[in-house]
Amino acid sequence: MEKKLRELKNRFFSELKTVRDDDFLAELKIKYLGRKGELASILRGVKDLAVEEKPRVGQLANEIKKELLEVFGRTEAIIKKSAIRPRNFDSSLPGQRREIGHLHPSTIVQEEIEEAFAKLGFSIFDGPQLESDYYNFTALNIPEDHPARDTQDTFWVEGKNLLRTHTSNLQVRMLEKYGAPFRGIFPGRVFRYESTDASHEHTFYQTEGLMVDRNINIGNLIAVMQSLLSAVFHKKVNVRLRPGFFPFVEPGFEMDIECFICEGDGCSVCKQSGWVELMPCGLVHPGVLKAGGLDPEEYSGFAFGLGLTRLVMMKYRINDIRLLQSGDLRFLKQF
Ligand code: FA5
Repeated sequence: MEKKLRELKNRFFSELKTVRDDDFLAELKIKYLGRKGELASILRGVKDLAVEEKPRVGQLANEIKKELLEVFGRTEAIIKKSAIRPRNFDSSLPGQRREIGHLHPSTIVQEEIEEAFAKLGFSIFDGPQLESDYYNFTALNIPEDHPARDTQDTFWVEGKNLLRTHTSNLQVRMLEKYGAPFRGIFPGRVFRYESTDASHEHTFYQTEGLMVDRNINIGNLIAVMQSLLSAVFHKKVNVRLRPGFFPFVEPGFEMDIECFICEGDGCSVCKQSGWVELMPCGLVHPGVLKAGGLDPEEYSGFAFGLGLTRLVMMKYRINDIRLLQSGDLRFLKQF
């Protein structure tokens, strides 16, 4: 019986060397130390031994059992720390490539714009997307029955609240909070209750710019717009300025950019005109300065509302605005 016990111990140790995972270790434990395992079956024979042999064999069996249990404990701990490789690990197989995330094209362009404006001394501000009728319309010289409200189809929410239709909602908020002189841009998401096509989304991004100080004029506005475009395109781009009406600027302009998709020939993005509306702008209306708590006799300013999503389309020659929010990785991975 002593021989059997020693053999069992040797077999156990040589099998233990082949253990590669905890499933196999558990099988081994049942095989050797389980209630119906090999050690238990040897021990059942102890009662048939001669009286003088019983203590010696019993003691040996107990020592072996203790040793095996200790070794199991240690091996289990090592496997848990995954110091042992899985049994079927093949170190010659190529590894799995990890997907690396990257910035959305709108974020890339927004960051370029922020950097360019920071260099011109503009601060960057954020503000509410769920807005009151007052800041989105009334404070901007657009009273309740003004037809200009119809040009920005609105998602209304309970009370007199709405999803902001433009980043201009921050103009009066900023003037109230910071007063003059003020120099800031407000990039952000805006919403319009309109049907979509190649150049219109219901949810898109704008970047508002506002500068208020003494003696601000159209020359300042044009200089700032030029630096913005060269920061984004790194080359000369064709733009045109035409009169535009917005109740919160006077005079108001529309700045269009020559369509990058068709290079001015006409396509679905520019509605066959060769030009894309990019950046309405103008000098801040005295009524808006007053709503912001400033004296229009003392201060003047300019504001613009850059269509950031359209700018992204031009920069990367994206011919359908809906791709930008499609979540299609085949599209997004190109940037
Ligand atoms: C405005 O939103 C004014 N708040 C802009 C402004 C600011 C004027 C400050 C004067 C002073 P408009 O509705 O035209 O204006 O939108 C501005 C720009 O947003 C457009 O030129 C266009 O580039 C972009 N835009 C407008 N509607 C959409 C749309 N549905 N999808 C994508 N881009 C749009």
